[in-house]
Amino acid sequence: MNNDMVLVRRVPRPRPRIMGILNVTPDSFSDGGSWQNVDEAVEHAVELHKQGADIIDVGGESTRPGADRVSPEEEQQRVLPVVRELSSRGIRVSVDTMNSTTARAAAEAGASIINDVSGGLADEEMYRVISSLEVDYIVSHWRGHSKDMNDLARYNDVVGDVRTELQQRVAELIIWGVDENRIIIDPGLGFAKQGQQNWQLLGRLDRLESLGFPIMIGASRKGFVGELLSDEQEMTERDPATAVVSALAAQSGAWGVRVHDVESTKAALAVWSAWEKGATA
Ligand code: PMM
Repeated sequence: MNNDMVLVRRVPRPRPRIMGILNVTPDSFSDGGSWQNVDEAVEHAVELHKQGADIIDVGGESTRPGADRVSPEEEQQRVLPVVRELSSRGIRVSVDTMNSTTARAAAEAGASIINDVSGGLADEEMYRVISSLEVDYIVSHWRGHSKDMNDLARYNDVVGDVRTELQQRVAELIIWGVDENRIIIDPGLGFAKQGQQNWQLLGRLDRLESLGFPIMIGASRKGFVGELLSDEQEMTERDPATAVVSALAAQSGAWGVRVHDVESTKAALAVWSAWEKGATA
């Protein structure tokens, strides 16, 4: 081995965790209405787990553009039975919620991750509650509820502005006493972002990585992915393109990818892992 080889050699990076999406809502944009009954929802989650999902993300409130809010009580009725059942089967569960009462109830029901697309901005109690729980917390970039978010997609420099706003969220979480090792950041693709702005964020994940926190990417079946495809009939037609985003996110060092179709992302990440091993052999 010559000196050159010693200098360039590195260990393979681990592949991102796959978070499989389980929306127990009547109106989510791509899978709303499919898994409203507890048994069906659990069955689908178990299937996603078998296909390779490391985490199941259970959501009871749709965040699609224009969606109506649901009460925390209604949200909890939808998600808690599913969280309990999946946790009792040893499956790692995350709960997608903007409500601190749901976050607490979900943790008590066995969830180990709270995934908050509002980054804590929708509920002023959220950070206090998170600091009192033994959970990881995904803090997403967010500017307002679904009804208004398309009007809020105004940036000087989308990557710099999202980075600064996420940095403020993280600083506040730490002030509230949340363990910094339990914080995961997320650029909030599609939330107050228009088509190209999402690609700018994906193309410069290194700038978010420099904040020093693991990064979650949620691009699955979103409009900015669909815009690349012609003559689209079904949401599932966005899955191959989503899988490519998963592999590219892996290459950019993402900690996790949140997807509807686990199989295609699992295959894409297997390719990425083989490539990574080849690059570091
Ligand atoms: N996107 C949606 C919901 N939850 N959570 C995280 N962490 N990141 C995201 O980008 C994200 C999310 C909206 O998509 P859906 O309606 O398909 O669940």
